[in-house]
Amino acid sequence: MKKSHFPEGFLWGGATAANQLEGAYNEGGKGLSIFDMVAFVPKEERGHEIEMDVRSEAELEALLAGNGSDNFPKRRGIDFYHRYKEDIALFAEMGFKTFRMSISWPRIFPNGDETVPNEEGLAFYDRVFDELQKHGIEPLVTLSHYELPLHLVQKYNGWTDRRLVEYFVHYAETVFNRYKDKVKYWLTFNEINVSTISPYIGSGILVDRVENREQAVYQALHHQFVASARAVKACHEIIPGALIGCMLARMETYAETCSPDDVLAALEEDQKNLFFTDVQVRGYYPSYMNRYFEENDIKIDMLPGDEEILLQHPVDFLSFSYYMTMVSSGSPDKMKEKGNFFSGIPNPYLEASDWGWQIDPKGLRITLKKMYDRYQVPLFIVENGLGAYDKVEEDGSIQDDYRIDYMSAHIEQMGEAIKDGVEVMGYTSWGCIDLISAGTSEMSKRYGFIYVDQDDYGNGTLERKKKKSFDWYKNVIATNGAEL
Ligand code: P53
Repeated sequence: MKKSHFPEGFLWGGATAANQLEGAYNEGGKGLSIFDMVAFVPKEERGHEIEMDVRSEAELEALLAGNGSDNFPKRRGIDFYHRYKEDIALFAEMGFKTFRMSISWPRIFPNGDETVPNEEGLAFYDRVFDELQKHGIEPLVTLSHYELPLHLVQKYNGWTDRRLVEYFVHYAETVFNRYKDKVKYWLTFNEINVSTISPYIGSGILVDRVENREQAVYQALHHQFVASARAVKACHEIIPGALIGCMLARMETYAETCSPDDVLAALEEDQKNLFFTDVQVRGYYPSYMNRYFEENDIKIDMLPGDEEILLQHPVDFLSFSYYMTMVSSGSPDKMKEKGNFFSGIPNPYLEASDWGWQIDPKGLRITLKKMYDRYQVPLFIVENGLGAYDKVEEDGSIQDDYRIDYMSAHIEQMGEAIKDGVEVMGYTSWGCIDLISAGTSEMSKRYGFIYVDQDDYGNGTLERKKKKSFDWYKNVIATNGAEL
């Protein structure tokens, strides 16, 4: 057998989120979450590359009144709520060391601002954790993965309101106390930077209720930073030995050319992405951001003690999702198009997925090296993978060689970074079982090793089937990454 350069105990596994997986949106006493309100929009009608916002109070009211779509894919997920035993058995068959999942906050606190938790919700996750334990799989649990209780949007306009800090900390302490013997690895906010593209999904903000969108987003983020640091503190106090991390949608940015203008533009774009981890890992706002706030008339309201909390309770490790890289130019004309994350200057050296996400395995190595140079804390790749259309052949097989190629190239580059001494705790590929897309609510954008028979409209038997990549990944884990 070839020699592995992955450390012993490396946490191989897969990643999911409650809102895209569980379904059962109104069972077990669960309250509505923000993503329960996002309707499916067919590709031809989509105005954006991502379609996950509710933008106004009127739009939300109409959705609640049942006017508009009746297709809300995240409400049905893939029915993990009822099928978790079968799914976990399949993860165990692949040899998963860890399973990344999230707790749906409104399953525990249906409105988000109650004092007493919903026992049925707590009991559900007990059953899931027990099942994982039975198979020797370590849970890695995200506290908040786009599952804010909808009531907190309606009543408080989400994280713009300081009171959410207390509600979140109460929720975090409740689950730390309940699961302290079952869960050792935690994450606070999934892709905390997503608020800058989607204030609704990232922070529960209806933008028509605020005067200045950017001001509201950065204020909401400040509340999340404080809430996250308080959760780190609580986690360490309640569960000795537990590790808790932050989570960033990492967008490494390259310069379009070696012109210093382009290089500077790329550096500044990258800083905007690393701002979040600068705060959460180092424990203070970076000075370049203070300049940005000043020049853009953004004023962050801080309470006495906030800066101390951030400084005293940084995260134990930095986790991130990695799907693609970006390109920046110093020429404002070229950047004009770049309205969000995704559009921007295409990189002529890279191919793209069917959704236009540019595939860049070496970028993962670059990112790992750069982040480790900057922070010197353990890193954890908690999402990576290829969203693709899969085809079930006549014999029932799914030949997803493109996914195997994608993942083996990324894992290989991760291995190269590890050879350089970068500390990587583990790798959990996104959507290890097909689930509902976050960005487009499609079922047909599939990431899994396990196929789920369901279409964009909820038709299908929900039967699970192994794809070709299933056995491939099983061998990757069995050889600790030596055979890709
Ligand atoms: P989908 C945008 C860019 C990078 C990652 O995304 C993103 C998003 C949001 O669409 O989200 C993460 O399902 C997120 C997961 C999500 C996954 O990436 O749009 O943490 O919830 O499913 C993939 O293809």
